[in-house]
Amino acid sequence: MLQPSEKIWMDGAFVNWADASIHVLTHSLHYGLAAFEGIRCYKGRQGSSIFRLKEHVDRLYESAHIAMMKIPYDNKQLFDAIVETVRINRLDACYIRPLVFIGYGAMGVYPGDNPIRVAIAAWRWGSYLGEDALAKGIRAKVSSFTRHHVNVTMTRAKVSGYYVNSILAKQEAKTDGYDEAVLLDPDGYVAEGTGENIFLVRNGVLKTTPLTSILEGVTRNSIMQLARERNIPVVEERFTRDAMYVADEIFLTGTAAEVTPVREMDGRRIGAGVPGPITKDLQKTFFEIVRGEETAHASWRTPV
Ligand code: PPE
Repeated sequence: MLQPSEKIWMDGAFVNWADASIHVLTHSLHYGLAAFEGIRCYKGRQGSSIFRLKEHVDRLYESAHIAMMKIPYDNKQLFDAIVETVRINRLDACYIRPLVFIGYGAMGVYPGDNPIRVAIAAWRWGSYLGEDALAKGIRAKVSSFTRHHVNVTMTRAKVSGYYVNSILAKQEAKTDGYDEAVLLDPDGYVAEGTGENIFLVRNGVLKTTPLTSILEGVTRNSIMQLARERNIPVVEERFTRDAMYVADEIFLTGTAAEVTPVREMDGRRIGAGVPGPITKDLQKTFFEIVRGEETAHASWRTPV
């Protein structure tokens, strides 16, 4: 169950958590066109900070732009509103969810002049895939559902409706007893998880899927940078499901999932069946950086 906090920013002002409601004929609720972000704020030794807030706000504007929704606030206003949402709720560590949606007005697919509305909520959210996921790794399966074709949905945008595909894949994986699903693209190559990008390690090389049918993850970008700084070669290249089966290590990245090792894929043990050395090293570095325990990448942290 979600842990409520006190206030939600809605259309320029804070309202009580319980009062942040909308009309049932809100356009986005029916047709799924809305843009959102998932951002984490971490507690560190020098106080709390929001991880890569600029990149998340920029992606929110890009998503809205792709979806032809004009956000009635500028980038700085939403950036500040997000920081204020964390502050006003006195949260030292939280998950932040900004949502840009098409409001009440005309019904029918064409949104016309319906208002573009914005909400920002923040609440405490622990590990995404369960207690042991980060330490021991998860069991994943390739989904029977296919990830987006580039001309069906444009995955550079983080659009609510796209997540129908993720929900179907996730429900299937959970029903079958797995923790997470990995989806293939329409050509049969590995794309990403339901809410995570995917990496594999083989012979010391880190590989991730190119930006065709996946979301351009902020965590993905951070991990690629951290790997390069450690002289780990990084390639963005399509790979097949059997490349996963023979990988030395696999892990998933996302704001919610952070850096989650995968210990089993489609019933096949990955590597030694425990998180591998490169995964563990990158995960450790990632957590040190988000919590500000490492001075490196200070520009990635916005103090609250
Ligand atoms: N792919 C997808 C499909 C995705 O939803 C996410 C984030 C990522 C990759 C990783 O992106 P980034 O967070 O920028 O590293 N998924 C968000 C929503 C998860 C949810 O269940 O809600 C998230 O992690 O916040």
